[in-house]
Amino acid sequence: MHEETAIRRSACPYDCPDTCGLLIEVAGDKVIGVRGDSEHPVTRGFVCRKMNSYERSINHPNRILHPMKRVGQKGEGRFERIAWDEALTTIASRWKTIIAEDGAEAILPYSYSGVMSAIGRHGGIAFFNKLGGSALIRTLCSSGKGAGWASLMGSSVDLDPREMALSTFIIIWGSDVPATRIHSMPVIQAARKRGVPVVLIETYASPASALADETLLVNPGSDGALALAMMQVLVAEGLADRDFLAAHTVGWDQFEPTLADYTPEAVSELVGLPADRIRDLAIRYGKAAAPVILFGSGPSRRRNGAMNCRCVALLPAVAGAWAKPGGGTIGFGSAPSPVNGATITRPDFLERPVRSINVNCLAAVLSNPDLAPPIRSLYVYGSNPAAVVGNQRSLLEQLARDDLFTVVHERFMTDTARYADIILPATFSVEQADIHTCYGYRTLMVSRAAVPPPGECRSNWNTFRALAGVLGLDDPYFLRTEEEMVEHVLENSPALQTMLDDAGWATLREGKGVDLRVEAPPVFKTASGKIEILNPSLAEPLPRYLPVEEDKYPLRLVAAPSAYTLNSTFTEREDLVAARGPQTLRMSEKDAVARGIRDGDEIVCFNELAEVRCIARVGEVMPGTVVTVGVFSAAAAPGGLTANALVRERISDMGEATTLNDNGVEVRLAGN
Ligand SMILES: Nc1nc2c(c(=O)[nH]1)N[C@H]1C(S)=C(S)[C@@H](COP(=O)(O)OP(=O)(O)OC[C@H]3O[C@@H](n4cnc5c(=O)[nH]c(N)nc54)[C@H](O)[C@@H]3O)O[C@H]1N2
Ligand SMILES: Nc1nc2c(c(=O)[nH]1)N[C@H]1C(S)=C(S)[C@@H](COP(=O)(O)OP(=O)(O)OC[C@H]3O[C@@H](n4cnc5c(=O)[nH]c(N)nc54)[C@H](O)[C@@H]3O)O[C@H]1N2
Ligand code: SF4
Ligand SMILES: [Mo]
Repeated sequence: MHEETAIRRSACPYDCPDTCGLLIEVAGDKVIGVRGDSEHPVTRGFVCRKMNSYERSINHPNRILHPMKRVGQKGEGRFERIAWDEALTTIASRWKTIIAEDGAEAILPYSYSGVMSAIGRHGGIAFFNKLGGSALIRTLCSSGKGAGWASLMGSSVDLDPREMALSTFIIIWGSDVPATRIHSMPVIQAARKRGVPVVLIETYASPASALADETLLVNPGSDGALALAMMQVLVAEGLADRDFLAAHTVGWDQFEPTLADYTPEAVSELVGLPADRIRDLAIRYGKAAAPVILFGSGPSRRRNGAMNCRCVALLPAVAGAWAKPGGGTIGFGSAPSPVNGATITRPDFLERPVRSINVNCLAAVLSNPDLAPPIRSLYVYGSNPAAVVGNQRSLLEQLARDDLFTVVHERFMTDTARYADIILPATFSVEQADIHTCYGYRTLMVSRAAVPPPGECRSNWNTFRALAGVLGLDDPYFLRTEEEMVEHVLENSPALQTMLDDAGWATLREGKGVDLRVEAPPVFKTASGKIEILNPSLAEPLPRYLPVEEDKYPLRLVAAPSAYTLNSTFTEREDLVAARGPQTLRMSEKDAVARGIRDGDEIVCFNELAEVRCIARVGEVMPGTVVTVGVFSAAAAPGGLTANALVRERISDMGEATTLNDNGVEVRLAGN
């Protein structure tokens, strides 16, 4: 007998700039196929390899379908099924004791970007505001880039990647486009066919080099110096657009003389490029009618990351690129959210200010004996800290503590879930309703559940409603169903009224993706209405190269994304993990030879924090730099640790961001 099949619309909920529209093929209550929505303005009928087999994740036999309590040691992964009632009453009674003894700030919610839809990602903040738990500063990704951009451009929005159709010179700067922004690929390929030069600026020959005519390898962390040298050349060669600078910027007169320090010759060694290549790049960029820089987040994850981003983001102003259609930047300035965030996060629920804890410093916070009150309970949802944050060895030790009561709301037995006292089963996006904003384009979608949740899985929203019930948080806010919550947010988001017309609303209601109307450059959203080269409100009023203290280890470790996984998501998929291969460390021939290492050798990468075992891959990498591609499961890694064990818990110069790509290491052959 054939069950009837139906196609339902949904949205990709993952942390990807493309936020695709999906067509979900359903038989009965089961998802049997997923493909890209051809009517979605960005997706245009194709999705990445991770999602075109999404049904394998949704129907995975290892999915967690019921609440569970730990029966083995922390980290061992032995659990036993319990009822939701038992899970909820256990959590409530443990938390009530903790609150009575130490106050609610002893409870830390930990969440990041496992699910990016508005209510799934942010609804928990309202719950913890009501409870009075510690707040989390969520800066594990690109807030350094955001701060660098904002220091110069305020809340300006940069180009939509589709606008590269009009660009005449493309620089891909620290972004692995084929892995992380596949819908920009056809636009770049079409530009190249038109004869538009494409240059990649990277630390290794990433898959994006296949999109470029030329790959320039640079020393990680030197991008600011490279950008400043390019500006010096623009001035020296008479390519600075003085009319644009006079009309649209403040502070050029103070800034221009400082460029004399940054000739290509002066920065060549720091950047790792010959001076004539820097000069040539600057001249070609400056002479192009509409040059664009597509900028990733990798370069921002460092101690001088925000400042480096500020310098790169200034280039189009000096070249006058913003005045030309197709000229400017992509990847710096997301459109303002059309959704009224406060209707979801409810800052008014907070009775008194609570302390904020940086997401990047979990191990340090858990092991700090002076923290008052100490963190006695962790509630993890939409994140897998044991796999994704720094100082992993210490973090795993802390998570193993018996006096830390850990609840993990998850879909799979992740590295973090293995350390839980209680695991709660989470839904997939196709089993819930939500609103999907997009940070890489200006699109919006609303999705409804395409299938019911399997087993006893509950969405984040429904889990927080249940927790509110058992803890006696009786605000009517927690009584809304997921669908009612979606309506409530749409109705109370005034910006949407200006961003959507009637036809747009109708399209949104059908579950299709819509393009929002957004004001973009040459409208600059700063206090002065101009690009603020001089920003006296900052400790560093002018852009400059910000040197950082030398590392005592000789190699610089960079973490790059993998096309087969998305952070630690999809590591449940044996097919994708097998295609990706084991944890490797890419290094240059020069560094390999100096250490007697050959391609394929087992090696140990180490610094003062840990030793991590991996396989050497010798190839086109900037000498002095080593690159790890993709997030790996610690539980499955030889030695039980991944590259994140080598990442220190430092934060960036502005934006309180991760410094994932700014860690010194050394490498030796395993067994030596
Ligand atoms: N398939 C897939 N898609 C993803 C993700 C994934 O893991 N897999 N992750 C998602 C997330 S959360 C994000 S934030 C985005 C990230 O998307 P991207 O911005 O494309 O990727 P990044 O991780 O920031 O790293 C991009 C590149 O920066 C380079 N890099 C690192 N440091 C420097 C530096 O100092 N200078 C220069 N010039 N280059 C440097 C690295 O070598 C790396 O190749 O992608 C999202 N999409
Ligand atoms: N070495 C290295 N480390 C990195 C990176 C890297 O490239 N290399 N990337 C960094 C970046 S850019 C980022 S943004 C962070 C991301 O770090 P995280 O935000 O922790 O993202 P993921 O690793 O994808 O883990 C998300 C978890 O959320 C779960 N999940 C998904 N949907 C739901 C849901 O609806 N409800 C609940 N409760 N859970 C859900 C998934 O099963 C998954 O285990 O990692 C950072 N760490
Ligand atoms: S991960 Fe990105 S490219 Fe893949 S389906 Fe989701 S939004 Fe689209
Ligand atoms: Mo990210």
